[in-house]
This record gives sequence, C-alpha cells and structure tokens, in this order.
Amino acid sequence: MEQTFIMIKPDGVQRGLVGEIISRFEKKGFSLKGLKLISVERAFAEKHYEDLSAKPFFNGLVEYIISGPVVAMVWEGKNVVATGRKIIGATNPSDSAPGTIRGDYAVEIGRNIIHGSDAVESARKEIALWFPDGTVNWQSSLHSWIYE
Ligand code: 3AN
Repeated sequence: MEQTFIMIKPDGVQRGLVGEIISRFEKKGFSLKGLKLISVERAFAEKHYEDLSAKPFFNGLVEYIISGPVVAMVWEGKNVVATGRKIIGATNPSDSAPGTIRGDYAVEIGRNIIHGSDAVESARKEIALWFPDGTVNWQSSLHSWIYE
C-alpha cells in the first residue's frame, strides 16, 4: 500500500495544530505508520530540502524548519501521496482552498504549517531519511470498512 511522508512544521507545532492535522488524516481513512516529535539539525534540514538548495528562499526555509520541533509522520493508504497533498492544499496559502489545512490555518508561504511528499518516489526517499529504522507494521481493524 502507498505511503507518504507528512511533517508538521515548527509553526504548526507551536500553534497547537498537531491534533487537528492528525485528525484530518485519520478521519479520511488513512493509517498512521510512523510518528515522532523531533528537532532536526541544520545539515539534516538541508538534506531534506536538497532539491531546493538553489532557491533564494533556501536559507530562510532551513532556518524555519530548525527553529523548533517538528512532527514527522508516515501515513499509508490508497493514493495517499496525491490525496495527502489535496488535504494539505496549495503551497502558497493565498491559493489554498478553504477546507484544506493551509487554506484554513496559514497565511504566508514561508509559514505554511505542513509538508507532504510530492510524489511516490520522493515519499520513499523522505521516509528513508526520517525513519531510518523503518515504520510500524500494523493494520487497522477498520480496513475492510474503508476498502472494498
Ligand atoms: P510543497 O511544500 O507544497 O511541496 P515546495 O516543495 O515547492 O512546496 O516548497 C517547499 C517549501 O519551501 C514550502 N513548503 C515552503 O515552505 C517553501 N517555499 C516554497 N516556495 C517559497 C517561496 N517562494 N518563498 C518562501 N518559501 C517558499
């Protein structure tokens, strides 16, 4: 089954949105397979965002991610990468629809609360980076009520 990497950024943790965000993924029917509250070092944040290293906002982005603890998660389910991005909303909160996490709780692109993998391949890389010891292998007893 497909997995994605979701991170609640330091602003989401500071603003008390952890429970709300987890709730949205749970209620949708996705399964939590990994979860930790963690403060990351600069080099780790730079590795996570290495594809953006040439961007003018790269240093500010890294400073933001290391400014406080983040909640790193792995969620599993059918089409969870693409559907997770829909739940999160567009990168710039000015463009994210009401009803999405960023649409409901964020104002600025540089404080957009949450990260979600943008493709199955990047999800695989990000899960390996953030959960090097692997994730938890379990199946919800609701499985047959969510999938046919
Ligand atoms: P997403 O997080 O929606 O996948 P990306 O991968 O384009 O978006 O950008 C990664 C992160 O970089 C975003 N979550 C955002 O915090 C930051 N970012 C992207 N574009 C900008 C920008 N123009 N100015 C400041 N930060 C940005």
